Amino acid sequence: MGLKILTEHINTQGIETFEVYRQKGGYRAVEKALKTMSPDDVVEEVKKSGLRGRGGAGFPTGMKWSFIDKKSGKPRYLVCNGDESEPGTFKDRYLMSHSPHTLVEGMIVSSYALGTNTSYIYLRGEMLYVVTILEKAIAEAYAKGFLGKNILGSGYDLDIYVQSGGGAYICGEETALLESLEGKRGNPRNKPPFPAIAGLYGCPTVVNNVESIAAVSWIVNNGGEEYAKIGIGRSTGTKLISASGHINKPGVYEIELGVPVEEFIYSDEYCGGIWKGKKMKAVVAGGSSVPILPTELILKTVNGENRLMTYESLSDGGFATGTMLGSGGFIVMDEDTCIVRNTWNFARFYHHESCGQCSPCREGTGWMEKVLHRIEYGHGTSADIDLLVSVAKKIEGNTICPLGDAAAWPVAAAIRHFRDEFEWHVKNPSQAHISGPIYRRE
Ligand code: L3W
Ligand code: SF4
Repeated sequence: MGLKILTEHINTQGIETFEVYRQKGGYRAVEKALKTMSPDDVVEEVKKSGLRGRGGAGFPTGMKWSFIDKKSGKPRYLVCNGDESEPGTFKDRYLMSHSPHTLVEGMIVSSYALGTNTSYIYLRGEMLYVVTILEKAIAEAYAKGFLGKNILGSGYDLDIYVQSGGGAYICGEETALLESLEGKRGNPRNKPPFPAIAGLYGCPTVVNNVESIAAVSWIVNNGGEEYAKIGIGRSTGTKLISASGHINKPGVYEIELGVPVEEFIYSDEYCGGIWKGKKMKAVVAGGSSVPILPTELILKTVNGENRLMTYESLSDGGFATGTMLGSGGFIVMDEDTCIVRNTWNFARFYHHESCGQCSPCREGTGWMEKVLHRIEYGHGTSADIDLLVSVAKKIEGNTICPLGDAAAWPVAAAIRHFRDEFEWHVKNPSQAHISGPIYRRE
């Protein structure tokens, strides 16, 4: 079994309570940071750790923290992005609902490092049960003196609020989230300025994913250098992977970055292989926003090397032959999965979730959905396949926020790697919609 940093005690009875969490060593990081370290010391350890943002972009957390404007004279904010709406991603709710104090402790230490006195946890609207769990944990932390005024006699004050969104995917984009938190419609803002300079209410703000913040306690307890020893190269530490689809053991797995993809899919420690004795056809490795890869490319890079669960290895070869680790939403598809239907399903999602601010995304996601629908239902033409590629290209890089790219990449990648399947749909219109069980590549 690999090292568990975030989930070591997640199955312990009562770990959601302050008492049990404390018995297991919880809140030691708060004591250590507030009593023996300056805020800058904590930032330094996070920089040394090499921790990268676990929400999808993989941006170095310590670097993001060092961008925060500490001289503006304005209040600063830490906002935890718990919106988790990426299809195939369900790790944050798992962590928050089973071990809420892991996040609360990380929030306190991270807020101390950034010098914020008010911090927020923003959750997607559908996760109301998690709001209740977190608010209970926060109330316990106040009662035990780990939140509120003069925490542990250190002179440091912190309040944490939980805010629930309305259920829009776009509110996971950090600036849309900030708009929503301010009580407005969740429309993404143009960047720059980045939130580190002008975020919540125009003040310097750090927005971090749940998992990133939760990892900070371990880094404070054990040191950034120890964290950096875990993993491979610039992919340090552990990562929660949400594994779903046609596998024997779907669930959330904490892996040390660097596990070979093949081991992750086939070993009993993780996914346990493909269900019903079938073969694997494709994998979406980082949530629905990243390019899909066929079996031969998800297991090996074009150079024949084993593909690893790291930021670098998964993206090896760029989008021609690679993909992204993203948020770690690992969706496995068996040989009977219809790639056209799946691509249409993703396209439908992005069209529905587009906020509509920019034309390439608003119009392009609609067109991609329509064209994919007609191919899937046997009304497509060969020209439609090229039309999809052209629409995807026109969206990519031409929008305010990454939702446009996230809608375009899966469509472009599905055609790049499975063009034969799209053509088969066009040539066999009467069977197109039931192509899953009929169409197999070999
Ligand atoms: C200050 C600079 N700050 C960058 C900050 C920036 C942000 C972070 C990363 O999209 C991706 C997206 C989804 N000064 C800065 C700076 N920053 N330069 O660094 O920024 P960026 O623009 O690379 O990415 P992003 O806008 O945060 C996130 C992908 O993640 N995704 C995930 C989606 C959904 C979930 C979920 O449901 N949990 O994560 C999946 O792949 O497509 O590409 O904080 O401010 N010069
Ligand atoms: Fe809105 Fe799409 Fe533009 Fe993002 S890319 S701002 S979701 S229209």
